[in-house]
Amino acid sequence: MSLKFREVDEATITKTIVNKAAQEWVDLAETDVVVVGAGPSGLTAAIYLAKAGLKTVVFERRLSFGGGMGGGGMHFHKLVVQSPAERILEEIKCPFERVQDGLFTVDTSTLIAKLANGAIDAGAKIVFGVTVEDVIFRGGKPPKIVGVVIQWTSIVTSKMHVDPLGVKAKAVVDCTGHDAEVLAVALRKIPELGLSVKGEKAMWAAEAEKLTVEKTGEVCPGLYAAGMAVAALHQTPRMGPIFGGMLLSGKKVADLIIEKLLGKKN
Ligand code: 48F
Repeated sequence: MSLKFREVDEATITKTIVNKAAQEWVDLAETDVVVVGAGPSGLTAAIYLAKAGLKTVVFERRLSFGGGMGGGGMHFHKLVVQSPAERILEEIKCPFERVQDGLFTVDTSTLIAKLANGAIDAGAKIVFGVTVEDVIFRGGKPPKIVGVVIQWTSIVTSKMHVDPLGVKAKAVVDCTGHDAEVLAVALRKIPELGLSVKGEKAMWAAEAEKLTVEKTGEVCPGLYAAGMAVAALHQTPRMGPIFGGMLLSGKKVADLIIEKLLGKKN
């Protein structure tokens, strides 16, 4: 194979990046669904939303996918998934190992890669380095969430005073994990909603998994919760490194939004 590289001018590199990114941002400014957070619940939600044909954007504040998956259980590189969530692993072609009846284990890096790949292949757009810092709302009884306010994470961490931008969406999903950041800001700034994020309870894995999925859903018009954000909102227990509930919660929120926006059951 010849190693003769095509010569590329620096200005061409810059123009390509800025042009293509700007074109996409114009398109992203109005979307069907904004998923906040590229952890297990957010990526799973994005897979099913995009597969159903909804224009789906995932904003992730870090420069990588995975959220809490990468850390495994206290840095051991395995996660546990229980039935019936192995069906999702099968759908995304994620290799896993059976440990006992209905109990499976998967490598952290494998699950991250397969979920992210699944979301991208389904057509979701995942944008790194963007923090959702607020919501856009419209008054009414109850008020309706119609989008998110975004800022570069680097600006947030540097604490520079730079005004953010708004992205309109028909549905916003808080998949930000233990702090339920989008719900926390929305419920604090729109007191008419009469809710608050109280934080999760101490650990009880089995109960936590069941309640997280049961309580996944729409919190107020236009704003949904999935994953650990559900536990933070409803003050239900944490579960530690078992991930069936996160995957099933992501799928459930996608199914609810698909039904609401497209009027069809998945
Ligand atoms: O924390 P995270 O993995 O949330 P999850 O999908 O899953 C929880 C599990 O990982 C684990 C557990 C259950 O097994 O206890 O902790 O509920 O992923 C949340 C993602 O959201 C990003 C954050 O960087 C992470 O990747 N994130 C958080 N706040 C924001 C955000 C924000 N304001 N804007 C954008 N991204």
